[in-house]
Amino acid sequence: MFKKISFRVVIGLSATVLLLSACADGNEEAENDVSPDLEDAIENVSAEAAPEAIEPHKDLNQDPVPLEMERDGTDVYINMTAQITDIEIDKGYTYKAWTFNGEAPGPLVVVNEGDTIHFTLDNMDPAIPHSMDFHAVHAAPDKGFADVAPNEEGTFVYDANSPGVFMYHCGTDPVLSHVANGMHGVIIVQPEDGYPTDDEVDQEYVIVQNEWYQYNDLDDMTNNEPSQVVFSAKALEDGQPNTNGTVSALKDEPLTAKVGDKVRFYINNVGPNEVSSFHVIGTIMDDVYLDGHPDNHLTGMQTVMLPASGGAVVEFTVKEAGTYKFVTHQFNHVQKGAAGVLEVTE
Ligand SMILES: [Cu+2]
Repeated sequence: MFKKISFRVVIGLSATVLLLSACADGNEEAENDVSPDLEDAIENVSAEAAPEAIEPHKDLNQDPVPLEMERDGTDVYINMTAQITDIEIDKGYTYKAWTFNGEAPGPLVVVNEGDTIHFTLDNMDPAIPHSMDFHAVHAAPDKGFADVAPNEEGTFVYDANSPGVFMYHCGTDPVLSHVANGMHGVIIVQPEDGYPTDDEVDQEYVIVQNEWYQYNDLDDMTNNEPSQVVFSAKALEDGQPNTNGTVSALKDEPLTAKVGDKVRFYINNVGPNEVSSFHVIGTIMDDVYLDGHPDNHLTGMQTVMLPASGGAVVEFTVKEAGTYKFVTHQFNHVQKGAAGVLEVTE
């Protein structure tokens, strides 16, 4: 059950108005009687004039602050930041992302079933309130996921009683802006009794899918197709790849396995808008736990459907050396970046 220790709620109206006004200015006074051609031209001009960073973010590029996590028995103390950090999401294209801890997706959080999470959000954004919505917990959203004002801290306490691979995200209005600008990530709650296939697994990776849209353009995020659809890897332990969601992250630096390995992916599609049809080319997923719950055990799957926010644990054995791509089987999204590589060697 959610218990509040302390938090300072600020509705942040002024910042929200500031954000929305950035999208609304200009071209409001287009004449009613212009020719269709001119109307098109006006529309194209406004489409090209995508919103820029809001004024307080313009020169801001905050160094990533590492996630802090300390355990005392079953009490886990987690400190995260909301911060504005530049991320190169495609070669030569840098996005001034709204992030948790300077990463997008944010840092991986792993706790155990039965833990109590003491979560503190340090909002380093000077202009906009942010918040945390953990899908892994039960909480009254207006209290447990309340906004934390700019330059303030909020602490919240939750019990993690259900195992799985869950999304987390900023829940501040408009949620689409906060999530599409980069405020999303994954929390794994490890099942108390493990998964029935734990002993068979040789390699484990965490893979996240997300989309990007035109920078801070709520209209584009609302009405259009994503510009990029990408995968990232989040480190389960030191030495594992830990990347942002960029177009080539998991192609330039493939994940690795040996012939005969049973590979487990913890996967989540943080969206915000699209579903993922997760597929590993050249294998069949022998064991799948939908949303990462051990009771949701499926076998022999070619493709696993991940709704926006949905997760899974998927396991497959690589029987031959080679280059195995994993994709969303919606191939228009592969064209936009949604592919990664598992390199299997003898
Ligand atoms: Cu936010």
